This record gives sequence, C-alpha cells and structure tokens, in this order.
Amino acid sequence: MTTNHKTAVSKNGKAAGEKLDAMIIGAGVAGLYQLHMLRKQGLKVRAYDKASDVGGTWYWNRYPGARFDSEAYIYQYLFSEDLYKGWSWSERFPGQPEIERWMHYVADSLDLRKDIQFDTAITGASWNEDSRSWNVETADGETVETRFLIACCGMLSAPMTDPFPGQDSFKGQIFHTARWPREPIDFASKRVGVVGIGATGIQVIQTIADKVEELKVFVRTPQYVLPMKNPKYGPKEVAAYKDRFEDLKSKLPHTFTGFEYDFEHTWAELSPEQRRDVLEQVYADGSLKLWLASFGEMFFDEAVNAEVSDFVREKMRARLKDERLCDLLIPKNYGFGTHRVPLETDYLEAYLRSNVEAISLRDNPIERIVPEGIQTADGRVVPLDIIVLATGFDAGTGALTRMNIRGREGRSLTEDWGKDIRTTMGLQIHGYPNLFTTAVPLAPSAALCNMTTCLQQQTEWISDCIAHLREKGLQVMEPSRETEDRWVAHHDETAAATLISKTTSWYLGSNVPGKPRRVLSYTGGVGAYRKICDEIAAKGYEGFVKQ
Ligand code: NA7
Repeated sequence: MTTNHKTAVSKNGKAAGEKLDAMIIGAGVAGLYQLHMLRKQGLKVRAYDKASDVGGTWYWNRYPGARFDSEAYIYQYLFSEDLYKGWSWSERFPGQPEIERWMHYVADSLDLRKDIQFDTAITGASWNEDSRSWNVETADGETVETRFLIACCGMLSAPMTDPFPGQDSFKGQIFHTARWPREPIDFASKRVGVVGIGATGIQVIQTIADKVEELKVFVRTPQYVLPMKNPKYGPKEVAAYKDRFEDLKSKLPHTFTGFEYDFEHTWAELSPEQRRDVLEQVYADGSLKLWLASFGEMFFDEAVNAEVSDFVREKMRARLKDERLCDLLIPKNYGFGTHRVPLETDYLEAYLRSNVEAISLRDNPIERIVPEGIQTADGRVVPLDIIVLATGFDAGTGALTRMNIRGREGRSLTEDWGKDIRTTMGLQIHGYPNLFTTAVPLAPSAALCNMTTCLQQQTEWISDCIAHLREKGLQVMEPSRETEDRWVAHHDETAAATLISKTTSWYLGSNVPGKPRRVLSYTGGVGAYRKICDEIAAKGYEGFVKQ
C-alpha cells in the first residue's frame, strides 16, 4: 500500500490534503479499539468525532440516571489484562460519570487522543474509483483522503430530537436525553414533562421524580421492566471479578448475547413449579438474566412467552397496586423480551408519588408543543417549564444515513437504505468498497448484545481483514452481490422465527417514519455470528471481491 503524505497544515493543526491509510468515524467503544489496533499495524490512521472528547454513547448520554445495565465487569475490553485490571468499578451497574471516566482511562492508557480529531463532524464521503480511496468531508470544509473508511458511529447515536411540531415555540427548556448539556439542570420547583418510557425515559423518571415540583410522564406504549440490584463494590468484590478475567475472556465472546450468562433452562423439560422457581430465581438476581439467561423458548414460542409475560406482569401489578396505573403501564399487546427490557430502580413507585402524573397518550397523542407546554389531541395543554425528550434514536442506520455517503458510481447509502436496509454481516455493504461498518444492521451489534463484546469482535475482524489485504498486496475489498443476498436471506430467515419480528419498536426501525422494516439485529446469537465471521476470514474472506 502506498501512502502519500503531504505537509500543508489546516486550521485545526492537522496536515491538510494528506492521505490516510484508514479513517475511523467515532471515538467511542468501537472507535478507540479500532484506532489502537490499526495503529499497531503501522497504518497512518486517525479517528474523527463530532464530540469534544472520547466516549461515544457515554459522552452524549449524560442525562440524569444514565447507567449501565450490562454488569460493569463484562462491559469491558478483554484484549489486555492490564487494561482490564487497571480500572476498578465502584458498583455492579455504574452511572454515566464513572463510565465516561473509564473511557478517558482507556484513551489515556493507550495514548489514543493524539490520533483523534475532536469537534469534527463528518458530513460526507465518496468513493473515488481512480484513486481507490474515499474522499471524506468534514463540517468545517476539510477533505481527507483515506484508503479505508471505518464507521464506528454506534447503533444509537442519531437521536430523534424533533418529533413534534412547535418545539421552537416552547418558552421553557427542552432537551433530548442524548444531547444533554454538561451543566447541571436545576429541577427544583420546576414542572417537568418526560416524553418516552423506553430504557432512557425510565432512568430519567426514577432519578428526577423526587427532585421536581411536578412530573408529567407522557405514556404511549407500556414497558415490561425488571428491578435492578446494584450493590456497591469494595476491594473484595473488585478483586473477585478481576480474578475472573480469563474466565470472562473465554466465555463472553461465545454466549448468545455476549453476556456472561446464557439460556440455562429448557421450558419443556421442567414442571410448572420448577419453571416458576427458575423465573423467581433469575428475577431476584436483579439483572437482565430473566431476559437473557432463563428460557430461550420465550423468543420463539408464543405459549412460553405468554407465561413469562404473565409472570412479569404479576410482579409489576404487585408494585403498582393502582388499577389505572396497571392498565396504563403494564403491557398487554406484546410479549416480554420482544422489546428491549429496561432495568429500573423504584421506577414504578415513582408513579405513586403525589407530584407525578402519568398522562395516557392512548387514543390521545401529543399534537404539538406550544409556548406553555405540551398539547395533546384533545386540546389539553399541560403547562411545563422543562421538556425531556426521551424519544429514542434512528437506530443502526441513522448515523450513516444522516451523512452523504456515496459508493460506486455515486450510489447513495441514504437512498439505498431508504429503500432496503442491507449489509453483509453488518461489516461491509455491496457497492461501498473499503467501507467497513460496526454496530449497523444485520449483525448482533445492532441491538441484541453486550455492546463491548460485539464491538470488539467486529473491530478485530476488520483489523485482521485490513492486515490480510496489506499482506497480499490488495487495495480494495467489497462483498459480492450474491454474498450479500445470501446473508440478508439468512438474517431474515433467522429473524422471522423469532417473536421480535412480530412486534413494533426500534428493534425493527418502526419508530422512524418511512424507515424500511427489518429486524435490525442478527438474531442467530453472538457466538454463532462470530463463528461465521471467523470461518469466512479463515477462507481468505470468501465471498468478498478483492483487488
Ligand atoms: P426507545 O426505547 O426507542 O424509547 C423511546 C420512547 O419514546 C418510547 O416510549 C416511545 O413510545 C416514545 N416516543 C417516541 N416518539 C413519541 C411520540 N411522538 N409521542 C409519544 N411518545 C413517543 O429509546 P430509549 O432512548 O429509551 O432507548 C433506546 C435504547 O438505548 C435502549 O433500548 C437501550 O438499548 C439504550 P413508543 O414505544 O414508540 O410508543
């Protein structure tokens, strides 16, 4: 591979007009590790991020109550024992400030910042057939040429910030959770409205309910929730999980979801009493075990799913007590686990407070935002000082379709994905040579996994692939149309067998008007996906066209 280094310096101090071997978009969990690996290969590589620092998701999502619901000791890089053991978590599911500090620790330990350009949004990229490279444009007008372009943009990084007409007219403050300001927000004596009760809205609601004068929660689709147990970690607990490094390293990449636990029980083999015991046991664990480590059949078998759903409904009912709240907040029309399951702490109890009101949007949607607050279809205006939009993301695709990415013959990714969301194993896209992707659809990393497990696997695959190309003196790689067709068909067939495919949520892109429907995440399991990726690599990247 030839690299043409020019030396003119642009306004931000970087060499203008230079050619990179690889450019990484994003300095979050995937981008940091990708940068580390490609730099170790000796590539001229730089990461770009529109944020002012590292962290990705954990930079942007600084809303009140943001925290892990993967156990901290598994949401980890596992390539370096020193890196793993050099950081000690303070609790099982730490909050955003601690996670952001950890990401800084990673960037500092690996000395990554010197190769990251912050405060720089990528606005477009086009493939140049003659130079066999990408021309990438930044928001401040810089153009960078790079042989390989690697999107590490995160699956939930394109927030739905403007869902309602009239937002600009609001006299108070309005925040989307993923664009939360760094300065603390003063909630005392404020009337606050929260729109959205996904995993994010739930964390906000339970955190601010006792800090605000009035809290109005706008409820459209109810959510199954599981109570979190979040013990503090002292030196003993920290030493215990660090001792398990080798065990976790060998286990996590091969489970169904990249968590340490896997489906341990078979519904059909147990009596009703034994099933109940299992459900009680995993429920009491205070983690996502009930979802990800109880009965795999709940994802495929409606009868099993109905019983597990009833179990969770019963638990919620016992806490909510009030009939109206039960009717509003306990799901009836879809099964447990077919939407993302949030962990919570006293979330349901928040609705029992006298300053909290749940406003039903069932048959009465939000119509618009007016200067005084939120107006629903029946004409009611709920007066508010602060509106919190926990309204989610254009998941998996939004980060890239909001850029102008042009592949062979000027084809547009925004247009292509606007018709049909297709990738080859979520790692490359036919028609877009040398573009590598992480956390995009048709791979587990688009939703159903412990993100660090999946992102490490994808970035390692990409890194190995680039090393292979260099070794063979090749410059360009792209999946063939047939390879992509086969993967899409396999993905769809696998997804169709699950109950997830029969629901509506961001898992299928149905939260974004006009987005083509497809189960975004590969549902064959993290371990199985890894095996397929490894086999393809072992066969010299079979099914990919190389030049
Ligand atoms: P989610 O899970 O997509 O939740 C978004 C919430 O916002 C959900 O309750 C939506 O109701 C609600 N929403 C969105 N638009 C509207 C409008 N127009 N009116 C009323 N309510 C609306 O996003 P989160 O940020 O909570 O979580 C995303 C992921 O981040 C999560 O799964 C974790 O993996 C981390 P709806 O369900 O569409 O009726």
